[in-house]
Amino acid sequence: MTSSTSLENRPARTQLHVQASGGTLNVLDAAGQPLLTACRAVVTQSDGTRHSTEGAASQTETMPDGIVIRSPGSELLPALRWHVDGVDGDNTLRLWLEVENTTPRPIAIERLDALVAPTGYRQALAGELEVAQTGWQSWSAATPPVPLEVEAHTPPPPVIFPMLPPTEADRTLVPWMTVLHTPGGHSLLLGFTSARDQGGVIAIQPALAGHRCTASSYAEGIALHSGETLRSETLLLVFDRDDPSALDEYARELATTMEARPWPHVTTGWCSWYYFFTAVSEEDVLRNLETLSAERHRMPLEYVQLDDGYQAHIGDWLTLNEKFPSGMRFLTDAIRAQGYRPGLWLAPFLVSEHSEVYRQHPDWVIRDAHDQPINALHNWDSYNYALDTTHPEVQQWLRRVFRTIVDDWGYDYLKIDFIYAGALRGRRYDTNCTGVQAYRRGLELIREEAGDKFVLGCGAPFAPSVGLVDGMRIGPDTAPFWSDERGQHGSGPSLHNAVRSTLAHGWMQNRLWMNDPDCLMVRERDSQLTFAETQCWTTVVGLSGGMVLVSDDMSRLEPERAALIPLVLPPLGEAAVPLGPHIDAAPTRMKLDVERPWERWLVGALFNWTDGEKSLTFDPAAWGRPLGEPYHLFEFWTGRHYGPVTGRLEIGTVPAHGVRLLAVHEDKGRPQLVGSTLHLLGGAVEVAGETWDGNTLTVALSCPGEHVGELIAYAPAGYDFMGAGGDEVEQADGVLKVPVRLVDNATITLQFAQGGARA
Ligand code: 9PG
Repeated sequence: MTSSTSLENRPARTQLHVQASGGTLNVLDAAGQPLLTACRAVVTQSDGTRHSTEGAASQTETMPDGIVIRSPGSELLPALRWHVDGVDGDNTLRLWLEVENTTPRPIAIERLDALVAPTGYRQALAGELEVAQTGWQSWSAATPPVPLEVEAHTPPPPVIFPMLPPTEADRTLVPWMTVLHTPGGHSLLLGFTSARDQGGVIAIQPALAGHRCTASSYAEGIALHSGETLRSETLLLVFDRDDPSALDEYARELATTMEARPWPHVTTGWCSWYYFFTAVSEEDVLRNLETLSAERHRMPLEYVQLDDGYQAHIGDWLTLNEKFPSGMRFLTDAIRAQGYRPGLWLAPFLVSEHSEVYRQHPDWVIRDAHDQPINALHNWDSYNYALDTTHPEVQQWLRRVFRTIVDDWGYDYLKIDFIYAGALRGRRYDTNCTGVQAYRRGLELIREEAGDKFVLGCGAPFAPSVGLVDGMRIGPDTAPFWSDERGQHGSGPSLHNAVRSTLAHGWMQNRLWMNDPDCLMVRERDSQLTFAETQCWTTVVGLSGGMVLVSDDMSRLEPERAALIPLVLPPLGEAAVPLGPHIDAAPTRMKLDVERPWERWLVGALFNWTDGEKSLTFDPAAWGRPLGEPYHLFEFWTGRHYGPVTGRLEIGTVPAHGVRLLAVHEDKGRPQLVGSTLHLLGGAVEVAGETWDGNTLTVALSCPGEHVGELIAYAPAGYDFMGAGGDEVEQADGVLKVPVRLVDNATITLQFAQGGARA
């Protein structure tokens, strides 16, 4: 039987045509070009038995918004129902698979493949396909679509990918979501838009024709009793939609189904980790608190967050070590007394083999098939096991930990780290639940105890965390050095790895949670980073739109380095969009379109990811700007103005791993603002208005904290600058540099007289 859903009644953008026959599906574009061919859905049982929708017995039913393919069950085989939904005129499809146990015995379900496309998207050869990596959790390497790497092995668990069996030599696994690019310039996003029960993984592997693409929802062997039904998570397909709109669509649907919690403002603060590491002491925190407080006018930060290093052992969170002699209440009182809100790190689902908790309760941890505790990671000179969040005693213990931290100690910000441990596959008290279900039970309980406190997920699997955390670390640890020498496949601590993942996860910002790109470090001492690399990270953090946590010893920070911090405060809250070309899987550009009632302009970053000096060019065409129209370009880090110019512009050389940060304004043919050094985003944060009345250029500024810098204005020939109300304005070739000390609000007026011609 053949049936097809055509799309007559859909809006004009509709291009999909779905044909079903014999339990398989073809998806064609409007011109009849095949996009996906002979697709099926498959259930795999834990004993290896597989059932596919493909077969003569399958029936297709047409529904108002899609189709259902039914493959009947029997005493021996379960029944399948494959839903293909939302053929809604926007080049999107939603797929999910249900399995019903029609047999008299329980069956163990390993996974539900919501899509098996044996020749892949447009039959592109695996060798020609580009594949994006989202990362399983915070620290996993994430990249834009890059050529498929045929890995000889899977990086070792648990940090990178603990959920799955080892990758076969020729299979690439992408957790949660991927974007495929074909050589012909076409794209397909495949992503699971729900993750309450099962982990979603997309596997890509070479095939004789094209590539095989399988989207699986992992049930991890849970038992399905006779008469019961199990449903996969929902897979979204977005065909041929340009970045970033496909990612926007995915983020929107994931946020909706998972009930994301939008946090009302961007979180800022100080964190102890990236200077003190585990050596942090009470005295270090108090000393930093003092400096922060003295500098508050320049660095208005909200939280002071103590990281790893206070606890007796990993797992024994309520027992402090000797470096915190006065206790936690003393510390949080001191933090509050200075007007900051206290934050605390803990790894709630981890217990060290040396912890008191594990010694007393060895039955509280997740175990493998041989009843051995699963090592969630080796760190801190110890094996660390994963608490079983389905165990009632563990739940009670976790409640006690969080109640103490929140109610007795008074913490307002909880950085819950290494929480992937709660999602590991293994044997639990509840023998019939997946890692994702156990993980969410653990997070739900923390959420309940934390109430409206800020909860930052770290080392956290992405999709199942949506709706339960307020902030999310979106990359590996930053570090006071550039590159990852430890070869952890882009997942180890290094500035380069942090940069790459931050750029790859911009689409999450403010949709799923508040992104945490990881801490800003600006120090010169105790760091191998060059100044260019420090400027680069400051730029990436600023353009990420996400959280700004600084992590230096503030009491020893060089003044010229400390001056970098106010440049990213307050954060904008909106993420710039990454743009290619890519070098080493990192986009070389970031773009922020600033739209204000008085003007639209561009803030763009151009990165040099090479290991040597490089000369850079600004090409308006590549940034979506009209060709041939005169514009002004102001470069933030060098303070150089160019313009008015048209066409391509050489902007000089940049050191290795350095950046040029551009404000690009169209030329208005009269005096105008062309840049600002008060804030890194060149006016997007601090400029509240700009007016021109024929003689006077008025710029309204509004921004919390003290910002010292310059406004850059340009006056074409024929306008004589008459003054700016007392300030010493530097003037050359029509460019005016107006020194400004902005505290909260200011209005700058620049007077001009018409008539004179510049010599
Ligand atoms: C505290 C740190 C900081 C940091 C977190 C996290 O694989 N590992 O061994 C590994 C160790 C530390 C780590 C990540 C991975 O860093 O991201 O901000 O809180 O823990 O120990």
